[in-house]
Amino acid sequence: MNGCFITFEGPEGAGKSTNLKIFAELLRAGGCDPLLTREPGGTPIAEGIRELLLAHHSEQMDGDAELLLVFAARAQHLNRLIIPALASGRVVISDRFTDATYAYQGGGRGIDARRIAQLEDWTQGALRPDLTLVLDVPVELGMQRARARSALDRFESEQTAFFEAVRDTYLKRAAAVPERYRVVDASGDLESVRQALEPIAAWVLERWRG
Ligand code: Z5A
Repeated sequence: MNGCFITFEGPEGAGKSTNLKIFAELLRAGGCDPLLTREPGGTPIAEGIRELLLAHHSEQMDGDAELLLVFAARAQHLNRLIIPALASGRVVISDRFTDATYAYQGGGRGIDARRIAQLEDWTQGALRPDLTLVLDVPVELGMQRARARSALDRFESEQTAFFEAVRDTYLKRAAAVPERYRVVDASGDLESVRQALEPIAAWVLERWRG
């Protein structure tokens, strides 16, 4: 593969989507044209699975069903969009990827990480992001931002302990493999986050130019 695969992660209201766009602008200013995508979603079929995952339902969604739906969407997204784009040399930036599964289904729902790892290997083979930015924000601040923005989806309606576990999982994963992750303090204003993103974008551009 010639491209570069970057993922944005973080708990609720960390500002992933907002800062992913800012990061993409920094890359464009350096002459790179990244493909922006998201999970769950990124292709029509995977976006259909996303709707099912985020909607409130009259019955409780089983944890294994949720996990398998996440990976079904990921298989479609990877094989139809991400892998072809990377093979053609593009920089791909995804708003969430498999770290979110470890954080939400693993940390949040309590599914054994070994089970997630099996599905990860099956769906992705050896493919892992080249770089993962974890936008970190205290849970209460993130929830305040999410509440102020729009009605809460099925995940956003969880309790504080769930989101503490999500955040904790992200930070532990980042600490375990520091060469792949950059933890960005996202609790300040957007300008301070942008300043933290600039050297990371410069690193990506350097790599992209070869
Ligand atoms: N999920 C899962 O369970 N397992 C998986 O494997 C995957 C996902 C891949 C949908 O994801 C859900 O799917 C997600 C986990 C689950 N759970 N939830 N909820 P999503 O990424 O689409 O959903 P999200 O986390 O809610 O993302 P979001 O809506 O895009 O939020 P965000 O990216 O963190 O934040 P934002 O939209 O950029 O910012 C939120 C608000 O805060 C907005 O009004 C901003 O203007 C404001 N903001 C952002 N940054 C700042 C700063 N620095 N200062 C002030 N205000 C700010």
